[in-house]
Amino acid sequence: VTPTPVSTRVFDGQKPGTSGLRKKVTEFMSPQYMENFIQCTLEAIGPSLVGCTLVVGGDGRHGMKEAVNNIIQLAAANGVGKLIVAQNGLMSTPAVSCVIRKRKTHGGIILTASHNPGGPDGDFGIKYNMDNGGPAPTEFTNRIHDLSQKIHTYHICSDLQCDFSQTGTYNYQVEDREFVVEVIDSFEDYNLMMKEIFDFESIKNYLKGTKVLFNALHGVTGPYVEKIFGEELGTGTDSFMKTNVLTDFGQGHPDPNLTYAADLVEAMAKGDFGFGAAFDGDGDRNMILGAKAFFVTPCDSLAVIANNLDCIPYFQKSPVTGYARSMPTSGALDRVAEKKGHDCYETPTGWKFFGNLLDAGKIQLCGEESFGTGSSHIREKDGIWAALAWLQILAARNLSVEELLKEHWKQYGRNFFTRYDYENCQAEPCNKMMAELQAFVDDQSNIGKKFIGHGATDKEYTVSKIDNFSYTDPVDGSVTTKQGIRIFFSDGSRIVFRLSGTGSSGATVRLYVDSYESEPDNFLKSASEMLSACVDVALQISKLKEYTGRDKPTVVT
Ligand code: VG1
Ligand code: CO
Repeated sequence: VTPTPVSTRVFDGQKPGTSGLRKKVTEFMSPQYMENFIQCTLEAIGPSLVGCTLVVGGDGRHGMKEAVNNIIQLAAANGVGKLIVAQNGLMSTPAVSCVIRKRKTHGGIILTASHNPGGPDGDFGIKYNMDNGGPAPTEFTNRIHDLSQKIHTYHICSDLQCDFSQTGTYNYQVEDREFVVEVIDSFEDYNLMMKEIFDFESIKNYLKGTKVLFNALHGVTGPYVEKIFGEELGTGTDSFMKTNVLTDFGQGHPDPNLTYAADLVEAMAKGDFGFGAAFDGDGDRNMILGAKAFFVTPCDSLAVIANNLDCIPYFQKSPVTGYARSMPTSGALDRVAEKKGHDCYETPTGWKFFGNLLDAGKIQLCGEESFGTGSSHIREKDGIWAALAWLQILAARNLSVEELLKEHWKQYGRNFFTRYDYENCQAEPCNKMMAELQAFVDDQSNIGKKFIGHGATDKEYTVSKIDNFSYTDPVDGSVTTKQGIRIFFSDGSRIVFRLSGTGSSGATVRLYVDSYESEPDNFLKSASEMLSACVDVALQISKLKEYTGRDKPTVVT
């Protein structure tokens, strides 16, 4: 096959956000758009691109197969030595991370827009991961963006046709070089890794006595759920919801939360199942429910797993020294860290910030409030892993999900947490609102100001600290600023505002509110009740309703 240079023009906005580049399919699939971005991603790798090996896999969404094909043709023309491609292109984000690490490749390209909707009217996305298996750091994604602003030519072997529906090794001669595509089973490496981390026998025994339900939301985890929970752990088909992969996720929103996985909540509410979990489009997020749809907030899930890590064989073998959570995530984890004498790091939103801490051995467990939980086994958050971790802990502790949570709160007190998402608002007023909030936190005379929050009960809040979160990476010293407006109150509650970096159009405002309760009488109250007055203060300070024109959030967690 022969590489051909093709002249192209610059497309604006090819700037990866929190997790890769995500755009409407219509934009991503417009002529040369995708080719440009892939070319720039390859060039960003630098001289080591020539002869290197990369992994390619995606979440099954509309456009993915065309993208895999493009990557094969562009990689061949740009001197890549070998591509390890998932069969049919299908591989979860955590599984790609696993394969990059296990096969010691130079990196990988993941075709996903994660929890964003798919189909012709939905989103598409491309993300690059480094040789540690984790998302590329900002310095790398900036390089892609810079290249995309200057590109005039891409190189492609359009006559190279590779059928990646069959596993096997395919060799091509590209001028005087050899180019190899190895199509691999999408599950094998990941499945083996899970078996090494967990004690499958004890989970299997536990599942004999407890009915479980998994909802893959028609995303990539469907076949993983069927293989791991079905074939390996012996659950029946009555344990599976939406495990068939659909390119448009059945027109749904493949985001495992109470709104978009409402069907799981409904099924769990009937009370037949003792444990339920849902996963997002690319398989890195998880939502955990107990019997009667008892909801475990991701912040609590992280803290409970931290508190019970010694139930999991992987952590029995290697000592735990620290944890990390993203800044908006509640401080429930910090309390476990303190008790256990471990370090606890607070990072900006996005998994890429955990990479250095994990690589340096400073942490073994990390998570985000956005339904992301993971560990040092790979460099992505991992939905199936989280469900297995829960089952392993439940099996060892012999408690129900609800009992385990109640026990946890009794020991540590309860961090109440809620997140309001205002999706797809107009960008300009949201930017204005954020600018005004910036002015509020810049003015230190606001400290001491009092606000009356109207809610389930009215409550007065006194501002005690204000800032815009910035992070200095303790490993490489890099500084990341403006990661969220934070307003702290004297009673220990906190509100955080930030704009989403994963949307494809308009602006999505995220408001995070949390507080801490040590009074046992309040442990069983709902988060919406406990936090309503504080949410009201957040709305007063931000004038969010005026700016967004929204009366209610799109999603409440
Ligand atoms: C969101 C979440 C963040 C998560 C990111 C990627 O980012 O808040 O915690 O890491 O999505 O998750 P943002 O910038 O929209 O708030 V995934 O499953 O989409 O890779
Ligand atoms: Co995801």
